Amino acid sequence: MPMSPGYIPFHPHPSKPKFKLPPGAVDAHCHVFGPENKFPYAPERKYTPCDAPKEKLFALRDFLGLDRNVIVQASAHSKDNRAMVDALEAANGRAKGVAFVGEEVSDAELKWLDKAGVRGVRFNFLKRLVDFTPGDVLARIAGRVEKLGWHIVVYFEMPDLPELEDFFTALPTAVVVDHMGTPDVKKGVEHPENQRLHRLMDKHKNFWVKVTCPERMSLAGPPYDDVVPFGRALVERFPDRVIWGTDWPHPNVKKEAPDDGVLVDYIPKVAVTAAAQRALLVDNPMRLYWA
Ligand code: 0GY
Repeated sequence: MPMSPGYIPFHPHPSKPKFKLPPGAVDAHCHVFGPENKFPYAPERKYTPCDAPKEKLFALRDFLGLDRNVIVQASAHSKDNRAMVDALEAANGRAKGVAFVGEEVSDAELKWLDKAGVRGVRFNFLKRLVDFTPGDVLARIAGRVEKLGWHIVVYFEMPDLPELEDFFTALPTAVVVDHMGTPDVKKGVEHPENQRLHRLMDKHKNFWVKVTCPERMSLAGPPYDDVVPFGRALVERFPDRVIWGTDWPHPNVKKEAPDDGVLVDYIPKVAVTAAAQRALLVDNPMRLYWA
């Protein structure tokens, strides 16, 4: 199956980052795709990506100086978690996963996922990526994953937070917000729309946030300095509930493939002290995924 028109494959030769990652650093948001001949894409997918197999992910991990990965099931594989699980099994304990499941998932499949290293499920609210799932269905899934000690990753866009907030705060698990809630950089950190997420995190200590994907929000382009204030505000306010990841292989980015080395060099701009960097890159993701 050819890639979707306009789909941009991952950067072929990322630069070596200048920032030296602390030992044990975790890339807490990345994906694997295919290879399609072994793990076909889901018929209900909204886009066809470029294959991004586990070997390439692990090579990037080593090249950048990262130690571990959290592999998040992407929508192109929908509820078929086999490519992600295959990567977890090949990682020798150095990867954990976040799955995508429907309520038809059997207890045996959940057990299989758990054994492979899955520690969460993702609820995706982006209409361009997935079909709508009613809240009561998601609530029932949440109840089942709570019993496994998993958490829930939520992917939404900031304008949708007001209507989703009551549902999110009723979830019985830890809740991890993807990509800073994808704020509108034009509006600024102090905008009520963005401050709503800060208030929510202040009030609900079970919420975590990924300071990921400046490349998806930046208007200025690399090195994404216009997004720094958003990441920095979250790291400073919630130092023990922030995690970071590359988002490799960057599905559906516009304009150009981000250089993963530049994304690593973004880290010390949002986490400016060695202590903040250690929390963001090692202690926090280890607590959430490996404890
Ligand atoms: C991401 C973002 C995207 C894609 C997916 O599940 C997915 O297909 O996550 C996106 O297109 O914004 O989290 O990497």
